[in-house]
Amino acid sequence: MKFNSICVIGLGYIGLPTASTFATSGIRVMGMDINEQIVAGLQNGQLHLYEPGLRTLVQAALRSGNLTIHREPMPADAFIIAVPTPFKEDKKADMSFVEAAARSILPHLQKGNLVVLESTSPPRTTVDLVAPILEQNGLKAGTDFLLAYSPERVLPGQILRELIENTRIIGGINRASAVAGRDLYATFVRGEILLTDATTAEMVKLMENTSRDVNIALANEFSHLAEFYGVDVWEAIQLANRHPRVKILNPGPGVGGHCISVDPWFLVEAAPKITPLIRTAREVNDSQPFHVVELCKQFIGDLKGRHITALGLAYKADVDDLRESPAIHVCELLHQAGAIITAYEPFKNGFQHPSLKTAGTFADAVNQSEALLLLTAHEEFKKLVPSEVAKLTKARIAFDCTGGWDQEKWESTGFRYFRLGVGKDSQTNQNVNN
Ligand code: SAJ
Repeated sequence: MKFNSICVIGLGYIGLPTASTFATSGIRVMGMDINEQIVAGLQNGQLHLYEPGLRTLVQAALRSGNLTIHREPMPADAFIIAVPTPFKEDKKADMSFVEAAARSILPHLQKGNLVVLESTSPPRTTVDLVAPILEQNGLKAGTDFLLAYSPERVLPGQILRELIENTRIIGGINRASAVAGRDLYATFVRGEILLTDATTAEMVKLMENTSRDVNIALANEFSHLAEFYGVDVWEAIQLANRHPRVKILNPGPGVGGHCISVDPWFLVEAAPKITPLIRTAREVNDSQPFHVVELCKQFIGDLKGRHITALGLAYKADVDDLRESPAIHVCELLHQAGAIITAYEPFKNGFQHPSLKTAGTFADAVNQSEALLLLTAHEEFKKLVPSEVAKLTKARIAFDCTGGWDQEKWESTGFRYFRLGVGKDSQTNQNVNN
């Protein structure tokens, strides 16, 4: 099946790179978003999000004339829905954006069109939610128009490369839909394109992220055990991973982002009685910020009135995304305990939050500080030179929650260095290794 035009609904972290990649591959793409600021910005070549290389790609797509930005969907050979699927207070999936996107396509849907849902969704969304909405105009899904589900699996920070190189799963509501989906993505996907049905594809996406969340929870629980037994969990994980079939992930201050911390709930909500492990892993990861604050009390003492610098608010290193960020949760808890938090987030200058002040530079963030808390292992923070830092602040406590700092370098500059997952006794064990 040949596609001369595509309408991409949702121009966020996935929709915008996807629209731009199709456009620079020679297809006419109408990108659509309901957010007026996003539309106005993009029409002037301004981006609302940071992803390495994305600005150049979007501007090339706009300059080529293949990518145009709209407030409403337009008729096209194919429609791609890439809108958010957050979860609500009760951890149930909020599918309102997907529903609204499907309804917005209705007036433009024609015989022979292909519709692809990309948003991460609970299993059966494509067949039970999207298909009935699209059939309201009398066309039959799978025969009059084709309908597929194809999840993205790109890693924020590597999106442009992975969009092209990753294996792609296409789940059709029938074989013709899956084949048409393969024809569409073969436009730019260089990875293998694997076909299945829509519900299996929805399940695969959730399994990928849920498996990661469970493994991160295991690493976090190992960090608690290491503190309990007086062991350095980072050393232990490194040694355990030398086993040919062991791959233990890293502990951290918690799990953030709009994917790993959200997607597992989509599986739990539908079948809570048969998902105790998935739920427990979510609870372990969501409790990690509380654990970090308990360690702060151990290392810093009574937190009331203490000036603490939080280095990093993004949910992970070298991204500008603060959604579901554990770093922010740690700051909220420290603030509740009476600490005075100054945060420095180089990827999101000017960020405002009631629990913290934000500084525009590292120097401003540390000059009143009594303790430095590394919450996001941005490259900029990993490269800090302790002897230089010591000149900027009277703080002589460095608490590393990410494994991003070198203990010896900080201690030799007069800092008391602490790391998440390193039990007290392991400080003495260090001499064994040197
Ligand atoms: N984290 C840890 N320890 C680890 C790895 C991650 O604490 O060993 C934390 C990170 O700090 C972060 C969170 O988990 O707060 C998630 O980070 P991530 O890098 O694991 O995942 P995302 O959300 O950036 O991207 C994931 C990826 N999924 C998998 O790796 C299975 C990506 O491929 C998906 O496309 C993306 O979710 C998505 O959009 O679904």
